[in-house]
Amino acid sequence: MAQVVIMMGSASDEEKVSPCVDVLRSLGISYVFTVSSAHRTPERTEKLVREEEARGARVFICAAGMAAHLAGAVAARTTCPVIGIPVSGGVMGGMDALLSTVQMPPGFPVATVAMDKAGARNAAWLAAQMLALADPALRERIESARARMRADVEKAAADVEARYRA
Ligand code: RP5
Repeated sequence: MAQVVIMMGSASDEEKVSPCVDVLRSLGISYVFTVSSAHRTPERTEKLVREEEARGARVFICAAGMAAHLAGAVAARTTCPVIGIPVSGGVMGGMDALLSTVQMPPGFPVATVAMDKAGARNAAWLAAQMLALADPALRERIESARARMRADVEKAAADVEARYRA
């Protein structure tokens, strides 16, 4: 059973989306990572949503570029939260994908994160925080990860201050 389903519109999106998997792994969250297109494989997309939801998936993460309708197509088929990652590569530096992902009609939200790798990471963190609402152990793992991030900043600050001391 996968708690999170990550779909991307094309295998060509992999490099920009795979950091999402790294974060989920680091937090011990089960996932499925696959390819499905809103336009090229609409039936596959629909089947994936239906089957993974029946198996126990709780959050869907969808990444796509250009006319990025994958997250919207999934949101139309589930009441689980859907997180969208716009992928750059189309016109206007990815603004096409960003607007295609975020501009959903009321009633069918897609929680849209930043483009590419940064967004992929935050999609995983957001999915983790959603799951943590009903999972105190996961909430503790998220808090520990944040403590490590704080420690990294303190360490970086000390290092910069030492190297640039007046
Ligand atoms: C989108 O079209 C995909 O998500 C990808 O970002 C873009 C181009 O796909 P390919 O032609 O590289 O398969 O649907």
